[in-house]
Amino acid sequence: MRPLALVTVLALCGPLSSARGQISAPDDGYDLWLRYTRVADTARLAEYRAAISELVVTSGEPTMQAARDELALGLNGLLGRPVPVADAPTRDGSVVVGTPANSRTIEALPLAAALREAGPEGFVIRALPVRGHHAIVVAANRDIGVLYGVFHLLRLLQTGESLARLNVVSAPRYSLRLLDHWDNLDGTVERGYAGASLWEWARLPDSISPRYRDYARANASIGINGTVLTNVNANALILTPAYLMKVAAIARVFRPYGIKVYLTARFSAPIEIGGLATADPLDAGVRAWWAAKADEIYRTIPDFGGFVVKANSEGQPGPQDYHRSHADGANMLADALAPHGGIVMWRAFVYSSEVPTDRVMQAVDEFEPLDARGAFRTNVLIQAKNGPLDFQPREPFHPLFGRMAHTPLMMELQITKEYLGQDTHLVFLAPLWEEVLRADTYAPDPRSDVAARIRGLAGVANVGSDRDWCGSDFNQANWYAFGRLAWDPMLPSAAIAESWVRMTFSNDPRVVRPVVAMMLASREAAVNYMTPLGLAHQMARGHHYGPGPWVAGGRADQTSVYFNRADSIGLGFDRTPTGSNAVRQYAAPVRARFTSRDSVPDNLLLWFHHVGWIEHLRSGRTLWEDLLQHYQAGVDTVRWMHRTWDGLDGLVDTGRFRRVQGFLRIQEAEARWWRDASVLYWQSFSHLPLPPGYEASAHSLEWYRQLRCPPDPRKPRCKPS
Ligand code: GCW
Repeated sequence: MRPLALVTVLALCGPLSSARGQISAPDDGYDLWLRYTRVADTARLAEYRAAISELVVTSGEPTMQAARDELALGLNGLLGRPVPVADAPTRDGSVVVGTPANSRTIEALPLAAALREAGPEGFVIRALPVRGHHAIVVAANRDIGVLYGVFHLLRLLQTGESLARLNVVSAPRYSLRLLDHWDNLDGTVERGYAGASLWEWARLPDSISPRYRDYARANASIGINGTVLTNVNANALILTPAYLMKVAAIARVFRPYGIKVYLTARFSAPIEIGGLATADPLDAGVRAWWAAKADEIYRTIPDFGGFVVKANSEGQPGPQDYHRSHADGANMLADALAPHGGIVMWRAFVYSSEVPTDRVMQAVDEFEPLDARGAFRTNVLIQAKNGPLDFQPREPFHPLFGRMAHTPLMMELQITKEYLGQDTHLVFLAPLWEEVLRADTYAPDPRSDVAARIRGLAGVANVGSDRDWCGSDFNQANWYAFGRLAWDPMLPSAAIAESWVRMTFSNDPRVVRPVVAMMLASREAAVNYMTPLGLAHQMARGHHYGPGPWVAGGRADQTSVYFNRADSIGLGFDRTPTGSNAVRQYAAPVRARFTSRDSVPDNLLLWFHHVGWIEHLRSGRTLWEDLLQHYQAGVDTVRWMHRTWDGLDGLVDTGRFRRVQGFLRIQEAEARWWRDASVLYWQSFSHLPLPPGYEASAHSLEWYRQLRCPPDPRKPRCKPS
């Protein structure tokens, strides 16, 4: 982030004006949502200046220092004047921050009940008299709670909230709020679209990039408390002494911000770096090797969080290589970590070497019997993706969330948009996550939503070394949304979008309203132009960027045709009892709802049913007509987003305005590409005409099929049409 002095100078100088009276200096996006520019609304500014005149922080512990620095930085910027730090409240307008243990002032306040409610990581913010002066108190049981409270208070100011009657008690719903980096030791990032890895392994541990602290600060501002540094397609070298020293250096930077470090454990590490002949989890030598490795890790990183493991999936080694179960593998690592308080997050994204009848059923088939036997140690969590397939624009919730009675579960979300337009498409993911968090598993009873069935959230990070961190200005909103939902999974998408827009762009209603509307429409738009009505996995092979509904050949359950089942009769994967019967993995009421054509939601229709091209849907239209309408709606929404953004010229700084505008141009062309390529392909089965007035495709099906993109400079992502 900018050094304090520079922010203060900028804030004191006031914003640069454009024709429309708003900031126009180009902005490179580095500051994310943590921009503390002077409050533009003069009445609010006066209110804030009257309410805040000094800071009282009495502890010099690193987390408290971080809280004090953040408050000083934020308040100086937002109020446009320096706010002095004092040892005790001396006048009206003190912001007193601390814990009962590190602040006598806070210890003396009547906050015991509120602090109990706040728990170990939460906080209390209150306006109340302190020693006869008006004050604002940010109190918590632990230092990290104070830091979270400070970010919350700053957010209130950034978003223009009134400070009158301030009374907040907030505690995170989950204790595990993690970012998973799919970062490789060579600096590449699997499914990363924001440049190289942030972690400069070759330079660590001696050279510490300033971005590590800025990254930690951004995470703490939204409550994220853990980082898995390495790819689940793991490299055993990360567990060698030289790399552990590097990890320890990163952990030192993260520690004041409440962020624990985790690593991915390659199951075959005992062979690859330990010189053993086997990695069999029941072998005494292997178990001793992992126990010693855990001891070594904790000697180097005393607050190490634990391991994430991808085993027996997509070619990764695992316990099944030795005819052992997932529980045998997970428990061995859990036993090694248990003496140190570490956990194992064992992924349920398993992918057997044989092609199954229906790939989406494998996780329940493998993990439910183990859970039923209570086979997992108490420090093992099973980590399932939100849906049973693979981070698609829309999937039903993963049936595993309703099937594990004993073993704690984590949900993995993908913040990086592998299947949703990657860097360029504007797709706000909070509505997708909200949909799954609120889905009712009916297990064991109604009102057992997915949010209630899990112990934590892990998000596959979209962060890289690009100056703007995420590869696009709007991808930052997905990082932000993930953190906010991991803290409070019931937060509505609209509220998340609004606070992000206010913090990131402006509190001007001419900006807030249209941009929030764009964000909230964007996910359904992507579903519509990519995979409407419950279609899934229709992306081109490998890079997963553009359309590829024709992809066939190779391993069947990695192809589009496996999932779309298009034929002369119709479209869609029959997962009812007449087909793969994957519906059996859901609790009875959910199963019944998905099985019947009368009750299956339209937006999951083709996920569960093979539907005839001219069959009528509940809309009264045929499948063919409805399909066309959805593709067109996707394109139309993107066009509307593009026009809406064009209307913000002069209300947003030129740098971000132009970048977003350029990307929306790409998105609009590519929404048409998706629509045209898909419709032409389906038409080769349905042989049905396009209705009069339907926008004709620019090219032939063959033209779309031979596009190789990206990266092919001779054939850009979408040819002009
Ligand atoms: O979605 C798929 C991705 C792989 C990824 C895998 C997984 C890390 O295409 O790149 O591997 O999921 O989640 O393990």
